[in-house]
Amino acid sequence: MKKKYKKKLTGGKILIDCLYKEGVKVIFGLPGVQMYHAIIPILDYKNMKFISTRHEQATTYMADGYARAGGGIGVAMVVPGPGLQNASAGITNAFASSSPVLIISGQINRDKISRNVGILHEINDQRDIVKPITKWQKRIIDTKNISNSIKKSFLKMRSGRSRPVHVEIPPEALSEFANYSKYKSLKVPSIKINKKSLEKASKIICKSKNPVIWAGGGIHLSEASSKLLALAKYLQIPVLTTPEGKGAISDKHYLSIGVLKGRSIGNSKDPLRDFFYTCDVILAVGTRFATASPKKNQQVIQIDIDNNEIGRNHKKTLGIVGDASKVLTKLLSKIKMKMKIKSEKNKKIIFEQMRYQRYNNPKNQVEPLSSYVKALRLGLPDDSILVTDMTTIAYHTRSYYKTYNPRSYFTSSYSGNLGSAFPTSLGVKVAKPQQIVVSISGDGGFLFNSQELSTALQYNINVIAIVFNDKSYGNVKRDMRTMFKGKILGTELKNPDFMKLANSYGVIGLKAKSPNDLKKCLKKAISINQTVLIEVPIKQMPSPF
Ligand SMILES: Cc1ncc(C[n+]2csc(CCOP(=O)(O)OP(=O)(O)O)c2C)c(N)n1
Ligand SMILES: [Mg+2]
Repeated sequence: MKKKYKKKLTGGKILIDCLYKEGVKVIFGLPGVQMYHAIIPILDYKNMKFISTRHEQATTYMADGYARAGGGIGVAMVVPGPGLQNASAGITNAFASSSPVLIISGQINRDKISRNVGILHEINDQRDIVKPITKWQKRIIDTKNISNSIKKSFLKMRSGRSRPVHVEIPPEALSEFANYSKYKSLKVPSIKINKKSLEKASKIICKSKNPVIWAGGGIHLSEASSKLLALAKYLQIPVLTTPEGKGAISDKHYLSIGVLKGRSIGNSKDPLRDFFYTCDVILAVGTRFATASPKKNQQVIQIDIDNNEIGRNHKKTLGIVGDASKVLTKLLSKIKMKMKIKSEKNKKIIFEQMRYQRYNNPKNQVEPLSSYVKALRLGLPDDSILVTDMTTIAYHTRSYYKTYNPRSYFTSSYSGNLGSAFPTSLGVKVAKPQQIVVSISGDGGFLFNSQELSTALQYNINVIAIVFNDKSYGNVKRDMRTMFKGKILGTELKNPDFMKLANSYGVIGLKAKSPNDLKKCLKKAISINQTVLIEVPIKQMPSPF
């Protein structure tokens, strides 16, 4: 028998080698004593980068941004206890966004685990913190188990619905030696698509009079955009996207009719909602379908990789479990057997009119929100990437910022993390250094993570950070005023001077006093090609909903 190639390495070295073999090029981390043996071996890998942040929150936000932008699996490395706790906001974001992020945390010494002895960074049991926000958790006690556990982690992230995974390793397992054989990734099993459901779905779609597609973030995850467009074009079906799905179809295409206005319950007045209710069949693809609120009689066909999502929010649902790209391909070939291609003639006029009313008719614009959103679009190249925080103008972008490419518009999904946009944008830029990456935050949200301006500078991650400054938690203020007869509490903010803040980090600061100014500042920031902070002083904004 041929002898297997084996050598003895430290656990830390094995860990990093496994990550390298899985294709990891960058680790976002913050070092500490239990992690030294995992971090130093990174020096042996010339193609691997360790990006150190100024707070653990940013490690996971950056890893999430990196993954969602298409960089591959995002990896964050933190110390146990408070380090993992600090990282949890970003893990929540990644969980909500079905983002493949591997969180590697330390642990206390092996023999002290679960004993409540009170040693550095001990939380008994820290896995309880991440359990609700990870797909899978693994405690690796022995060096010899590192390789297999890492293989399994990657399999978990790559198969079915991608979501964060947590691995914890005590320091001895990182410093001790074990045999290490050649590393080989585990094969991701493919999901069998149910033929009967597929046949049924194709029949329903062919018979329908007025179908619509409801496309979610799963389209990006499955790289299914071209398949979606092919099906939409064949039958001239208009496409609505969720905020997470923006860019699934280009907003330049007449079949892209927009994103419904509304908070998470989707109850805002919107002509698109009226149109949505006229549709007899809704083809929902890669979406939780949580905000659609269809009428009882509307037939939903739901394509999702996660069986648990099917029909969760609507009774009359026919489900097809599988990868969106593969299901759409099969569905279209079934449809082609039943129906001829539909002409675009009549539909094109109708949808172009709808789009004109939505984006251009002054009667339908909310000012100054609309002008700011238009300025963003005019100031940025088509292939820019926009990362949005929980701020009023960002809410408006969900329905009114035209997006032209997949994976080029990001929210914090249902998690709604204030403060997420700026650090997420840094991870996005690391994955897509050739593209212009912009974050939009309010004054409240930006100061959650403004310290990461330092990280941007240190690693030449040249993003543009826009801060809309109304000197308050403006959304909350507006809500309170409306709901409690003008009363407010806890909403007024004393801010630093944002220009001085930028300068103190060595970042260029620009001030935009109007939408037109914002457009000019964006052009200038792009030409500078360094990290730029643009402050936009604003008054209390009207509701975007
Ligand atoms: C982690 C977290 N904490 C609190 C909130 C609640 N919240 C939503 S919007 C908002 C105000 C945001 O203020 P700012 O960033 O200045 O944007 P503005 O509302 O003024 O446009 C708050 C506090 C949240 N979404 N997430
Ligand atoms: Mg504000």
